[in-house]
Amino acid sequence: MLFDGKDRKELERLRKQEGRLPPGQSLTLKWPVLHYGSVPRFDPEHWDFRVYGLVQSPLRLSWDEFNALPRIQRTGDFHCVTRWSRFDNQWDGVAVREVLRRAHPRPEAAYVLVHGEQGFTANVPLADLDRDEAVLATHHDGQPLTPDHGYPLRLIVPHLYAWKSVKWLRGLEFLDCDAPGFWEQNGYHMYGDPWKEQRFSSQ
Ligand SMILES: Nc1nc2c(c(=O)[nH]1)N[C@H]1C(S)=C(S)[C@@H](COP(=O)(O)O)O[C@H]1N2
Ligand SMILES: [Mo]
Repeated sequence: MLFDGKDRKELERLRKQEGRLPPGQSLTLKWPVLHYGSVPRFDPEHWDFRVYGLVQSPLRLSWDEFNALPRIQRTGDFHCVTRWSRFDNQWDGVAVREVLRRAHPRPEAAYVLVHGEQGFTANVPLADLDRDEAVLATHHDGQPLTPDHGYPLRLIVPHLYAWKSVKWLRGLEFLDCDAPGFWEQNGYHMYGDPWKEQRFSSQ
């Protein structure tokens, strides 16, 4: 990677914030774009966000209804399994907990299959979504997400590898058992803790 002098200084400063870079990762100031398939077009007329499966109150929100929910801001680091990490990302959006409160997961709900556009999925334990830092994000560093980065909505689960942070988010499906999502079916780890380097399922 090439950096100009200013970037190099900034990188050195960040690297010194010891303990923030998980093993096997390197820091980037850029924000790489990574996904399978093409960037979907946003159609506000037909877009919805659905919360379903093992919940007492299933939700189906239009784009306007989603944007009427109370909003939060969180700052967090982002770790991709392909070994780059980006620090101090500011996410604006709706707390995942806001949605959990409204949907009332049933006692037997233990896992969530996160659904993106075009059939993309990722599996996350419910306990890992029921965290203060988990965001349904519409904005990054003060700007609406760009189409590449998941506009209009993406999940952010900063304590797991970033493949769990589904772009072009459309729904959360509550399940009683763990079912592999897209990358998990293709060899990635079922959980994906960057601090334990849980990259592949063979581990
Ligand atoms: N819908 C969807 N979301 C996705 C992916 C994908 O292929 N499809 N890839 C994941 C992976 S592997 C990473 S590292 C992050 C990258 O997010 P970024 O492109 O905004 O950096 O998105 C995640 N979310
Ligand atoms: Mo990734």
